[in-house]
Amino acid sequence: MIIHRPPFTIHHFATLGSTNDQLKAMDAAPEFTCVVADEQTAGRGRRARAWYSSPGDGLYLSILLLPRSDSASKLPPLGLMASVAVAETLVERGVAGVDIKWPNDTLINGRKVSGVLAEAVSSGPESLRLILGVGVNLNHRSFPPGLSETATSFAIETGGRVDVEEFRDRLLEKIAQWYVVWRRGVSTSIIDRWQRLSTYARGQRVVVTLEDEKLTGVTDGLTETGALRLAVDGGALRTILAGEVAKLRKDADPSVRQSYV
Ligand code: BT5
Repeated sequence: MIIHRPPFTIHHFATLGSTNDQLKAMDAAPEFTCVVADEQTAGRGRRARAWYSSPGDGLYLSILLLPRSDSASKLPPLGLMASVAVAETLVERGVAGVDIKWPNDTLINGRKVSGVLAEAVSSGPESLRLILGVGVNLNHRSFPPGLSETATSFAIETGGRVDVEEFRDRLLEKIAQWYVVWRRGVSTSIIDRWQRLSTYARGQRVVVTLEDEKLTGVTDGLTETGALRLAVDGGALRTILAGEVAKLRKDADPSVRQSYV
């Protein structure tokens, strides 16, 4: 089924492996093509992790953008923009305790309600295709054992239900608005908005897991390209381009006890 929500054209499926993979396979699709599925059987997170995508409960959405950017460093704000749009859509629906964890996780009361998988497919600098995959837990009443401590949903947090299509359409509107901002070259307003929505932006004690090291320190805002600045314990200031961030309780001594959220 095809649904028109200008500028987006939404291809709706009952079941897919992964909406990102489906969109990737649609070679000739124009910008703003979206793929949505009621259920994913092989939903993906970053680094080949799985995204739990039970039928009918969540929004599983992928959006094709053709950013025509001359520089890869301009792309990370597009991922940030997706999480800003998710957070704003939840806040607008009266959800309290919404937060964003760097780079793209949306949390409610410290638990993950949404994640973003941004994948770039390129056959040259002018033909970059960016697939923004967004998963949002909406009407899940529970999660499997491995996720029940860390994941949450709109329904779990509010006791209510939300219409998945309505949520999708509002989220798309917000993404379209932020994309206009990005195209005007003002990524700074996306980054400012992200920083205002996130308790992780500044003054937050965190542990950052990189490929081959773990850093403990205090966050010090984002750079204009969306990297995370970290004042590492001991003095150095590091710019984190990719890594996993977890909150460290203010009173916890990392050498004694690590309490991650
Ligand atoms: C993400 O990865 O958070 C990106 C998730 C993107 C999913 C969307 S759905 C539509 C599109 N099509 C796809 O195939 N993917 C995208 P990452 O930061 O790597 O987080 C993955 C981790 O989150 C997993 O290892 C679990 O610990 C946890 N997780 C898995 N499913 C979850 C869920 N439904 N809710 C909360 N946490 C979950």
